[in-house]
Amino acid sequence: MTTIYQKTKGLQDTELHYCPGCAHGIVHKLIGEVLEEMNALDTAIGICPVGCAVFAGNYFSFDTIEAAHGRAPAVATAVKRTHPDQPVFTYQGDGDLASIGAAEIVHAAMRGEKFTTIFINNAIYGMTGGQMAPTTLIGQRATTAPLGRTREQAGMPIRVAEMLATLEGCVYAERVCVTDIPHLNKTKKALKKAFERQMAGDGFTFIEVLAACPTNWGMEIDESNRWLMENMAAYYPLGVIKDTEAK
Ligand SMILES: Cc1ncc(C[n+]2csc(CCOP(=O)(O)OP(=O)(O)O)c2C)c(N)n1
Repeated sequence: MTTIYQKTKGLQDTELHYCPGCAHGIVHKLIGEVLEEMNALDTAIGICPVGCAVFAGNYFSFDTIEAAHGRAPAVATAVKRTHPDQPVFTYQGDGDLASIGAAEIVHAAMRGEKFTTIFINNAIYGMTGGQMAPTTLIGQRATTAPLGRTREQAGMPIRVAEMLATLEGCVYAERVCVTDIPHLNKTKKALKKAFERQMAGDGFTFIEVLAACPTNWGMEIDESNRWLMENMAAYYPLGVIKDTEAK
């Protein structure tokens, strides 16, 4: 019998608790595959705060540490500085990273901390029931903005990758998504590049993944992927935002 697909050793056999159509499980798989290909499953350390991925440590097979809401970059700073030869990453939602943890991530990037942040931007607070996040789009409904976000009340959504790219300590920032196989392959490449640049000691690396949340968006799965491409990708352009290595 020929094996045509084998689940990455970067994930345990635990069943995922994510909703149908959620991007978290797909991104977990890609991280596991990349670290496995880099022979880093014995050394990698992930820092996962609260949010829907609060149980990420039950799914990854390498070491993880739980951090308080928004504080993963501070924990990652300590871990990476004391374990400079090991790949370290934070895995953060937009409620976590762009709201309560906004100062943490800005200062980690400013300092050029040599870890990778994987930012799962689903434009909503998923775990707590669909409240407005700093990344919620204008007009997008949330439980705390039942008529849709307005500029007058909440300002314009924050483009985190572009903001961090202004800091010299940030050497690589790319925005990706996992709505179909070509985009998923690009995401895997971007994750690998981020980890490779981290291990080369270049500085802070940042991957933003535009992620569907059909449950809190109140959509079917196909509809949520279409909505993401038509609306989220229009405001948050996909592609490389910064690459200090680019010619
Ligand atoms: C100090 C603190 N404040 C608030 C909360 C409640 N809380 C848990 S997860 C979360 C937001 C999660 O949203 P996000 O980071 O976007 O991740 P998602 O669930 O969408 O994946 C909040 C506000 C908390 N756990 N700790």
